[in-house]
Amino acid sequence: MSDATDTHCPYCALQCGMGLRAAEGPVPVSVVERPSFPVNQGALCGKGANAAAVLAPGARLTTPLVRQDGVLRPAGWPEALGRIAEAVGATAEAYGRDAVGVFGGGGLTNEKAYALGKFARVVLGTSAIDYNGRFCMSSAAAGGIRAFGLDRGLPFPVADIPFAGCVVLVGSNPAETMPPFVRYLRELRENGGTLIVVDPRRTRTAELADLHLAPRPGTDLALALGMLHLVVAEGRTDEEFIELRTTGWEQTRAAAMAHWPEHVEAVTGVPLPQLRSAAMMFCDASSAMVLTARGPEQQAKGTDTVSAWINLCLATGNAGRPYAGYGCLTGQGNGQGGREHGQKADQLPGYRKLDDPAARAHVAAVWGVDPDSLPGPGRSAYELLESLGGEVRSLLLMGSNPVVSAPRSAHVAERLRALDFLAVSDVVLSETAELADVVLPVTQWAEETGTMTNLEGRVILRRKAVDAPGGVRSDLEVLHELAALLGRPEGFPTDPELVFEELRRASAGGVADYAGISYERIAAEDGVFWPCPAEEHPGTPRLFLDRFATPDGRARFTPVQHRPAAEEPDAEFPVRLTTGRVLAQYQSGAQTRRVDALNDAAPGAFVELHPALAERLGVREGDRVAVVSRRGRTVTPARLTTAIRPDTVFMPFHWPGEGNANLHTNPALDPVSRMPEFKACAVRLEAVAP
Ligand SMILES: Nc1nc2c(c(=O)[nH]1)N[C@H]1C(S)=C(S)[C@@H](COP(=O)(O)OP(=O)(O)OC[C@H]3O[C@@H](n4cnc5c(=O)[nH]c(N)nc54)[C@H](O)[C@@H]3O)O[C@H]1N2
Ligand SMILES: Nc1nc2c(c(=O)[nH]1)N[C@H]1C(S)=C(S)[C@@H](COP(=O)(O)OP(=O)(O)OC[C@H]3O[C@@H](n4cnc5c(=O)[nH]c(N)nc54)[C@H](O)[C@@H]3O)O[C@H]1N2
Ligand code: SF4
Ligand SMILES: [Mo]
Repeated sequence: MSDATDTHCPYCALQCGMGLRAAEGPVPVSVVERPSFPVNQGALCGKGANAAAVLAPGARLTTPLVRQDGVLRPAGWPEALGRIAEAVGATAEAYGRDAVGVFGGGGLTNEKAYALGKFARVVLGTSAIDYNGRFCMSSAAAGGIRAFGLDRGLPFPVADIPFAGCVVLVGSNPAETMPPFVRYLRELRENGGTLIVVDPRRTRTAELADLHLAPRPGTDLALALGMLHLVVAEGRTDEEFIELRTTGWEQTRAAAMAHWPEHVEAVTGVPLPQLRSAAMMFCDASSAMVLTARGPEQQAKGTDTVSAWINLCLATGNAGRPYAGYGCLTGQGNGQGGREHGQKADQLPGYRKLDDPAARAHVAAVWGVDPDSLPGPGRSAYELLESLGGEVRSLLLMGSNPVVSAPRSAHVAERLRALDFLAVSDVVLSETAELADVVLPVTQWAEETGTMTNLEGRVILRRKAVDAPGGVRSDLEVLHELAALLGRPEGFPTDPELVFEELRRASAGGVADYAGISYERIAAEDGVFWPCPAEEHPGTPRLFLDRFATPDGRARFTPVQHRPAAEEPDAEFPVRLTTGRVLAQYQSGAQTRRVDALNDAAPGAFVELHPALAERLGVREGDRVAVVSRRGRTVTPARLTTAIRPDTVFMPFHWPGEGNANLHTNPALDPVSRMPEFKACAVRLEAVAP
């Protein structure tokens, strides 16, 4: 297929390989298979297969917009950029540099994420930068760093998964969120391995499992402690591994022994025999993996929950050896790389810490600035959104749609409206862009080149396949122009490869070391796994085989205790609401709601509930139902299914307006990761008269 450009999907962290071939008509390319790329071997889900639709000029933004007399009108680039530079300057002058905020996204390429972080620290001189990845995998990242000294979502390639003896998937529904990944689960079972799925709903993924545990939302921490308790009680720990490769076991053991299985059964609602089966399947296997996703992580105790699952792996010797270990299934297209190169509030490129003097000195030297000029760590994503109109008065937002996707979304929209000035760079007119003073139309995946780091830590090259419509510029050009207007004409190249060359140097010697990775190598090798400190270095598909990334090389146990959700059901709000995804829509839906084929498959919001609960409410399939929480009210059709616990309802979060699930979600934050509790809050349901 020589006439197709090899590239990757615009959406999730699997970053499936695909080809793009030039086409006639409003959609300038068509998607074709790229069977040679190893991760997906040609397979695509419907989102990937239909991704080209958003390239049509009718679906995307093609001209800058500026607000005049309350409405957005088309404008030229000089006016749009000039307004931003002026507003940013005025805010900094009146309120100080930290009053200018930046909000980034985990879908941005490594080059963009890097340039955005540099722009905030060097040009704006603000500490007020964070990004939507905080809402995604920050708890897993924090848990991984705490235990292993390093956070790379998967410490092994996905191709290792079929060779584990047992895999526990906790709060992960790849049958809908990463369909081509399901192949690895099927192969696991064909090889004789066992699959355990932990999810309050019997999802399409749970249907594939040998054992499905359906805990109440928000109780995974107790469940993992219960499994560890049983493992210890049955004498199934790996004492030699614990002795040689870990620290902190005694306190962790004591904490687990305080969580009696009978108590765990009462807290989680998982019957004790099932808990016992799960623990024994885990121990009986030759090797075992625990893979978490947003279910256990998007909780106000997400970091401790991740630690509890890691503790189970460590206690049974399932880490630091082939076909075993803990991993997180990262979500956004560049969820991994986006968390490594400096758009996070406390971070510098290479996964360095902003408060580490050596890291500041290294990066400042690459940037040609005084280390003392770099600001300190800022607030986390929700705290940043919460401060809008208060401490932060002007915001530049690139690659997120928080009006739909942030917790307590009505409040967040109110904070965005309270800003003195909002600039949004996006591909489409998202619900957040609709609130902006200036909207910048930027190039998207197929219209530009850049690197992404997939959920395995494999750095890949997403190639340009088609020219963007005139009037559209890239995010790198936007940052270059704004930097120049704000007095820094140098240091923000618009060629992504030049940005990547600088990123390599900035990351060199850091945890996420890209120094040995080049565009050329990526193309020749189907991607390169970090860390890769030198061009002769082969890259690192498997981490921790010899030592963990802690100072003493040992993995660290963390003793954790179960605690309830921040908002438990009560008499007024007796039902648990959890939220998540459906197959055909992506995130806030900004892109996928513009694709007919996907809208036909998933046309709107709904609330999923058990027939027993529906009967008590007098609700039938398709009836409109109000869901009411302390923060909001939604009205959507009811979808009845026995696949969900009767004490729990589920809403996907892809739609704005009266069906927006985030009108309800609770912004209670995890104390370590600052992750909001998207996965558990309390609601009541009311039948709505037709
Ligand atoms: N189709 C589609 N695919 C996507 C995305 C998308 O929006 N749409 N987004 C991408 C991104 S950014 C991400 S982060 C990933 C997310 O991928 P996943 O984590 O697989 O997606 P979710 O649907 O958020 O949550 C997974 C499961 O967690 C369950 N769950 C809810 N509460 C709990 C709980 O308390 N405990 C446990 N154990 N489980 C619980 C839900 O029932 C759900 O089935 O998907 C990526 N892929
Ligand atoms: N209730 C509930 N809420 C959730 C979750 C949940 O499970 N439940 N999950 C959370 C998670 S895991 C995530 S990741 C967030 C995601 O939520 P958002 O941050 O809102 O993610 P997207 O909808 O992907 O928004 C990305 C925006 O960037 C635009 N865009 C795409 N590519 C580019 C680019 O290259 N440059 C620029 N400038 N813009 C671009 C898109 O058009 C879109 O408008 O939602 C979180 N919200
Ligand atoms: S699984 Fe993810 S990367 Fe693959 S085609 Fe679907 S959305 Fe794209
Ligand atoms: Mo995510």
